[in-house]
Amino acid sequence: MSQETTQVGDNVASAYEELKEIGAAPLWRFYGNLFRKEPLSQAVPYHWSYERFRRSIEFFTGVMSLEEAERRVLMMVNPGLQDPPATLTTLFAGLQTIMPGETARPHRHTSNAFRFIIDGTGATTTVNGEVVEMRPGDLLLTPGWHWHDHVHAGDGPMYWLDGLDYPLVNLLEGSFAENLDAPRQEQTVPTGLSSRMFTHGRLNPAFLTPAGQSSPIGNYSWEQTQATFDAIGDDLEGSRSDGIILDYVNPWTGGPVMPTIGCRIARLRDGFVGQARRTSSNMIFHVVEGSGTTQVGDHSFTWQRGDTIAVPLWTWYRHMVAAGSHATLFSYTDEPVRRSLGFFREETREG
Ligand code: GTQ
Repeated sequence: MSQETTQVGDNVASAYEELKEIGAAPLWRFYGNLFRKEPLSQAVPYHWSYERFRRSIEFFTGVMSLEEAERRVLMMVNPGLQDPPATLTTLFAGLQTIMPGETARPHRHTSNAFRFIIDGTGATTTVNGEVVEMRPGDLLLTPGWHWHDHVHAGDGPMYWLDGLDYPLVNLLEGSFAENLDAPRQEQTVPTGLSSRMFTHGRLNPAFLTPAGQSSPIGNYSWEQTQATFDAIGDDLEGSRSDGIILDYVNPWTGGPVMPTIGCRIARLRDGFVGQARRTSSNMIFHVVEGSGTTQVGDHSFTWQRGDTIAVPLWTWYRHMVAAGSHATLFSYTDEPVRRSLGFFREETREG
């Protein structure tokens, strides 16, 4: 290299150094990563076994009080998202348990949350003064900034899936949280009132004023979910990728139940082989009934009741149901966020 070229090289190197001093960076060295051709998640496809989680959480139930834990939850941690721990980049899944006589004290946070009940009966959640009962298959909402505490006055342990958007809230640095200085909330609303007021789904109480962006319904009961599947029957094919898939809707808007989380439930017939699909949204599947296999990217997960599967955005997934009986999959997604921001996309493919 000539003396001159070396001189130019040194000048360029020191110019790059100087950029740091003035708080600058050359866009041309970052462009490809900042404006990717398509999304790539840091999360990986993963499967969590309910049986294994139950065994572990039962151990902790024996050695740690709920007062100590605040909430007795085992987090479903994606190997690609360990610090801070999350299930997908925007979503969290956890297994929570509460024992007879226990109370998980009231608090509220900006994160939106739901619970999908897996096993047990007799516990209740109080959400802004309304006592909401929990039964297997029920979907309970605790939208952002709603007070919530959990009380178990029944028999036997309760287990449920917790779904939250705290990974998204924290990416946005939007967390506020506070505890109520009481062991539990006062009941100010009749038990289960919100679900009863919206029983029909197409008759909204006109004497109420919609407040906030979330559904006013405390519990979308399994009883009604099952009645809907029964009414639709077994003859329809439904979606080629997701079978008879239903949206839980906010009756005020017809849209998703909460601004950051959309919830669905799908009945897949005995022997179902789905069409591969991918979307620009993160998705978490939870097995309500039945068994089968889901291919997610290069992985193949064989699942049974209570298991949970993470499908990172823009990753192909394909469900297959074991012969012998149908399967029911609950799922949740950050799709509402992406739709409202204008970058939701989806694709399907044969085979
Ligand atoms: O039950 O209130 O899994 O606040 C994470 C945070 C459950 C809850 C979680 C929470 C809760």
